[in-house]
Amino acid sequence: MAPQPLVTHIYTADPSAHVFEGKIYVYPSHDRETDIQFNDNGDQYDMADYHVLSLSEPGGPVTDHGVVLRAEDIPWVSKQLWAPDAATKDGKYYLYFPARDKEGIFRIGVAVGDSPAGPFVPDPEPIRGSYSIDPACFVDDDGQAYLYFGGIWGGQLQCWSSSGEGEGDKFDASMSGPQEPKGYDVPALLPRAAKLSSDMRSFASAVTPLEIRDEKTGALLAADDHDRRFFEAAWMHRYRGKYYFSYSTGDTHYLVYAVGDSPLGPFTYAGRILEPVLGWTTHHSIVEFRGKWYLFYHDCELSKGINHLRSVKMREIVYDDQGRISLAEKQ
Ligand code: FUB
Repeated sequence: MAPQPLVTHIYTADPSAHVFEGKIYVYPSHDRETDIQFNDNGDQYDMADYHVLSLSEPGGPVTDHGVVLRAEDIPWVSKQLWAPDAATKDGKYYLYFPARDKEGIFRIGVAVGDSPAGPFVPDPEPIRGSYSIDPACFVDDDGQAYLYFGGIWGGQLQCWSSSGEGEGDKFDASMSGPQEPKGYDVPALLPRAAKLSSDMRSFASAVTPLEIRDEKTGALLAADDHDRRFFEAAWMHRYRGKYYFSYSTGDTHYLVYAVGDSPLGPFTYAGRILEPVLGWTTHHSIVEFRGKWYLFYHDCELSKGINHLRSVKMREIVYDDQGRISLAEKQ
């Protein structure tokens, strides 16, 4: 049977899945109906709160833990609660989320709770030095946490200089909208990452670009290489000592991945994980649960193709002996 939505009573997207306290917890965006016209700036993705989902076993019942954070309760936010992620440390749970601030600039905030199921209390300001969208938190085996982020066009990454100096960077409003570098001899814009402090609520390092290089030439992926260049939806996981950085190619609608030896790269492009789904966006996470690996993703089949009304699904993935990812044939 084809994968089914985890829940059908609400629309959900951008799933970040983690195993906390022996269960799979999923932190999705909560899509809602809007009459905002579809545009390349993503204005129609006008989400106002977050829910948390959990399941004890793949294919089993899914619990919706209800609203865990609302835009109106976050002092710095004006609108658009986009793709979140979560992490835990020392018994606390941290929800990372992007939203537009009162000037309309996307920043990344953090909210803290005592349970993976929320609720979460937001910090009054966004993370200092953060910008753009789609935070993904990865905690390495040595306990160091990293925040990956960035998304071009509606996610505004193209509005920030590529110096990667975070707080010192300048927002260039004239680059808003569907713009990005062009050419096969020009490097694509790069996703960003920073180490998180031990408090999990601030950056402990400068924001740095993550290099994604071609396997044969070693060159950075080119701006015009839309089948492979980074667009949004960063995710990091580790498999057999290697770091897997996966992401969406945006306007070509693939989920792809690159592999490296360090959480901050460089990474070598390694292939596709998922072909285009119904709907413009594609966004995912990858998690291990009881020895099997799962891809969480979304599509618009439940809404019959309405781009901003998406539903989260999951599928098993497998690795070959070279560590290459493919979808498990039997789902
Ligand atoms: O859900 C809003 C945006 O759509 C996300 O932040 C992107 O990754 C895309 O899925």
